[in-house]
Amino acid sequence: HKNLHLLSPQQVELAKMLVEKGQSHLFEHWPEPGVDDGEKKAFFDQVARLNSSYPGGLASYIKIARELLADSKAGKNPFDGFTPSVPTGENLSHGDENFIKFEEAGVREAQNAAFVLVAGGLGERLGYNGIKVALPFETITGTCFLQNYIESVLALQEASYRMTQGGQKKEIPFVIMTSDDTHARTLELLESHSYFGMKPTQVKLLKQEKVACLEDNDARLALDPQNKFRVQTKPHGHGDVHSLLYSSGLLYEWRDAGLRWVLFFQDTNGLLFKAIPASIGVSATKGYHVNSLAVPRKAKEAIGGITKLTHTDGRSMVINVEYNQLDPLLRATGFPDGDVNCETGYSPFPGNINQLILELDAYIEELKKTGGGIKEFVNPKYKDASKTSFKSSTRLECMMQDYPKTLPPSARVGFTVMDTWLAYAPVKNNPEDAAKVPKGNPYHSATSGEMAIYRANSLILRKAGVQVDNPVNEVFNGQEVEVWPRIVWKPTWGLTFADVRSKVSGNCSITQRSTLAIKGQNIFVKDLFLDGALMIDSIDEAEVKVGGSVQNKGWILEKVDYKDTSVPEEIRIRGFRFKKIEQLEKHCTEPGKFELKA
Ligand code: UGB
Repeated sequence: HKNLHLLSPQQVELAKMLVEKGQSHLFEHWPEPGVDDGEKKAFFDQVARLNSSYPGGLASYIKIARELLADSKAGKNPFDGFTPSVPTGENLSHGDENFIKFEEAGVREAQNAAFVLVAGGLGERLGYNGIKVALPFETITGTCFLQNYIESVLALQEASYRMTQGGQKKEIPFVIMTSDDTHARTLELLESHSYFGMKPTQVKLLKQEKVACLEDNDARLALDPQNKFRVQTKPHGHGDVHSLLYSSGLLYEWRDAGLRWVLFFQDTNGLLFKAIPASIGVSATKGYHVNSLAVPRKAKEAIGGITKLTHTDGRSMVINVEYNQLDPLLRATGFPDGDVNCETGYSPFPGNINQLILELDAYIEELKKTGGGIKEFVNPKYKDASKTSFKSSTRLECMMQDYPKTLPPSARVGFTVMDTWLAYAPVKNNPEDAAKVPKGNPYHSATSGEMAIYRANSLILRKAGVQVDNPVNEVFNGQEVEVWPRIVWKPTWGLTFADVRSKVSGNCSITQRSTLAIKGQNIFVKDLFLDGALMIDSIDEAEVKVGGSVQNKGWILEKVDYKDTSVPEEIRIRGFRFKKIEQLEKHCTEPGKFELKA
């Protein structure tokens, strides 16, 4: 009370609310007026931010926390009354007629989409010091994830416009959700690279706030151990993206501009855009309000399983069940073996890759009701079986894929399963943990993430008629991976399978030890024999024909150990680097037609 005069009227109301909600411990240690007054004001500035950034404010946060903590203490099953079953969705097979049809529909529709990248996580599992979107997704060209995402969106924008010539040229909005952990570095990455060719006005950054930590089952807010005039905070999870989009007003702006789709995706999946055109096509063709992208999942793999949950009261929903919950849920509902593979060698539940396509109108209608609030959960680490105290403070968390949980039964919720080699190769695990992944399960490391790009590009070229040599198996950082020829191309060159097919012809072959980088839109490969390294670069106004026999010493993959700190972190976490011995390089910087016949 003695300090109340320091506060604004709104802050006095906040203080009263906190006292009523059992939070007086937050001020018990406060000294007399005149001592640390600046810190006291800063404390309330922080509390006001925590209050305004949470839907329903801190009072609501504390109330929900008490309920969830009581449920957790009582060991209540969040799936009480629900029985899991395998849902049905769209299964796509890359390169067949159906796939090509969906890709075409997707590219046509892409100009009506907005893309949202959730990149507020630091990636504790990876343990990388920088932001994850700045990591190279392949090290032939060193292109980082963010650049690949932006260039892919721009390529989609151009391709979509070309397909619907005569229409108005639209800019596809690109949103990045950041957090205090990633915001400044994301902005700096964009600014220092001229937004990788996108107009700065086309990119919007939305920063998520952390939420208050909880120190006990009564949901008493925890003070920061470093500063007793601050509440300790932790990330709330990627589910924040929905409330942030809603409160930003962007959804209405997009609707007014005639957009129909919002796509959500994660920070480190270099294969992502190979799956995007076809999956937008599925959403548009099937009229899905929610379309989750999925891949076949190995039992116990650390990705959620897409599951149909049917309640005893008749309700049902198709939803992601997180990897740590699927096994206990199955065991509790008549599947005594839990999360195991079926006769296909995979779990019958498709793996969630957390790439969602939401239909904008239905999304807005839902958010009008919820404000973007997503069903939360709490995961306290208890000191002992009495569950009365925590090892360290906890907080409420939420996940973006839990959005369908509040949808009415009329909502059309579907999913699209794609081949893993085409759609999913995230970089989430550090080398040490990746090396311990059970044999047959994916490593999800920087090593496997980069090798997956080369495998996918090799397989796509094979399907387009190129003779690509088989891979060899090699071990990097303790992980055995397939090493295919190292092939990369720019999104404008091979956005869809139809694009790739239109750019390779004749008798082409590529040996296993080869490296190929195609860095231009109008590069046509015909009758090429490649055994070495070839890099071709061209401006959009140039048309380049490449063929003949290219043989040189090429680029060699050299092993590096992740513990070798003399090598930059983004390289050593892969366990290899390129030693550039010899290559054929061609840069076409002038408009016109060129022929490169080696
Ligand atoms: N992220 C944020 O933007 N803010 C946050 O507060 C937290 C994260 P992780 P996770 O694809 O293999 C997800 O940590 O949460 C961003 C799915 O829940 O990489 O362990 C962050 O920057 C799971 O079902 O993944 O697991 C990143 O871009 C499964 O699909 C993204 O959110 C799994 O991913 C994901 O964060 C998977």
